[in-house]
Amino acid sequence: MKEQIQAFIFDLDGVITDTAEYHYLAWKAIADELGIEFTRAFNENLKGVSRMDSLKLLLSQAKDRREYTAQEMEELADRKNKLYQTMIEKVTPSDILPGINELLSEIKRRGIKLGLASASKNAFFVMERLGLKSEFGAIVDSSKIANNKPDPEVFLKAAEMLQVDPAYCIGVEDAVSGVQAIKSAGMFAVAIGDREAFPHADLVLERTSQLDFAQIATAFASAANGN
Ligand code: B16
Ligand code: MG
Repeated sequence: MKEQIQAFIFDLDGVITDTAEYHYLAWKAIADELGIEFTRAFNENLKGVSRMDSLKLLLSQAKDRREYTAQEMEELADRKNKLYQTMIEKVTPSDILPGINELLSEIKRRGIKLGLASASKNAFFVMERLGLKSEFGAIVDSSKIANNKPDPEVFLKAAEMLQVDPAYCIGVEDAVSGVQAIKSAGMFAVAIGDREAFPHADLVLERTSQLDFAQIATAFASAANGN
């Protein structure tokens, strides 16, 4: 039954590499400039969320709730992106999170396909810096889709490009909106983070170093058999 898995589709930020931290630092710089309180706890809500929607969430934390024009919003989002881009220029293969290279090797050894489903428009650049771009049969970022996570489109598009039925795909995510997207796509969801945060995931692991092909395959087979 374990052979049934036909593809793994990974989220990027917070799963393959810790660029989630750079997103946080860049937004924090914008928030500090605007005098808005922005905590790491609140930042969890921004994971997997598009740039503009992230900005709206950040501004919702302001005490004065002043209105920003569309142009001001564009400028703020653009400034955050430039800060973020400066940070990701320093990304190297050593920034791949623990356990990921081992899992990728096992997936490839078994002839299982690999896809990426990211909400980030910087995904191609980051994958290139990590030296992983050519390893993935499909890389889908938000420029290729109409609806962001929690909509399943980004995961479905990756499965379509890999020519795999979603029912035989494993999605790996660190964001609540991402796990929702995987489940709505009809895939098996592996979440990275706190168990309480992911009641709908099929398997929750605290950190990427705990990713283990055999464990995922067993959990997938058992879910497929309705156990
Ligand atoms: P960008 P993922 C998401 O990437 C991040 O989790 C989220 O924090 C970010 O706002 C979003 O990408 C957009 O990124 O501003 O680079 O287009 O986790 O889906 O790989
Ligand atoms: Mg993520």
